[in-house]
Amino acid sequence: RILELDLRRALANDEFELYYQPLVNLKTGRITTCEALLRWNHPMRGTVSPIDIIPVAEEMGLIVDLGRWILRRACMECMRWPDGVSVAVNFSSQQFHQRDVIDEVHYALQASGLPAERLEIEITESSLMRNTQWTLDALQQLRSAGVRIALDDFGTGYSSLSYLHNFPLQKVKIDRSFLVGIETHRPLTLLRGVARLSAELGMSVVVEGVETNEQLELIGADGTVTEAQGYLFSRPVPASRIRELLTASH
Ligand code: G
Ligand code: G
Ligand code: MN
Ligand code: NA
Repeated sequence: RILELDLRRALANDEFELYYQPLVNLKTGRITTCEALLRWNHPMRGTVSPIDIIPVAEEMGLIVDLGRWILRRACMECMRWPDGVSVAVNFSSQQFHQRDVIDEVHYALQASGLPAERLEIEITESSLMRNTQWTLDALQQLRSAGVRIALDDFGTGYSSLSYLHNFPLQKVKIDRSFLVGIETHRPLTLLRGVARLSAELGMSVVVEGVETNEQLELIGADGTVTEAQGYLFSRPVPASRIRELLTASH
């Protein structure tokens, strides 16, 4: 079990690292955005997954400090990428529902010099389930600032289609579970329906977890899906490697 002390020490000792996974525009084939994914290089355990880190950090109240580190690091690294490329940062529900969340975002942009248009914040449906007026205000403020909001893992959890039109969201990331089996037995009906609805509501549509060319062809066939992400293009890679990929693609 990870302890609070471990996390604090790790933050102080610079043991956290951000990996990046690209999102590719289906029309141009170019990388539009890279999603930051937390890794912990633990001196004894090796690489620790964010699935094990984030919940402990939340429980321990360290999510504010850790979230701040992630956001600032991601903005700083994005500054080293070609101009058109954005960075996507995951916010847990607890992180998003901080009183100071807007200030944190402004500060990270200011400190790094990154234009707001190059920052995308990924929230999940669980962030939209509570404090509706507060949530709406926060999303609107972020939008006014120029930051984009993506709804991550859409279609898992307690999905509600009403989220898509009740909140100002610019992007929907359709969960990779929608892709499982589409080459053989699963009809594309559900994925296409969600994609079309999102597109008609003015959002860009991302399909996550694309692993095969066959899946790519199927999701791209009707032109609704804007971007794709998945092992077919790249696994999450360290910052130095993502810079190489970006240089090659731009
Ligand atoms: O990269 P990986 O597949 O191990 O990520 C597992 C889960 O952890 C994903 O759901 C991802 O969204 C989440 N995650 C990765 N990095 C971060 C982060 O920096 N902050 C938060 N809140 N979640 C993250
Ligand atoms: O919840 P979120 O979408 O942020 O999770 C991102 C995680 O999904 C990454 O940590 C990555 O390891 C995983 N992932 C990304 N692409 C693929 C893929 O093509 N296949 C599978 N199985 N997992 C993926
Ligand atoms: Mn994500
Ligand atoms: Na996801």
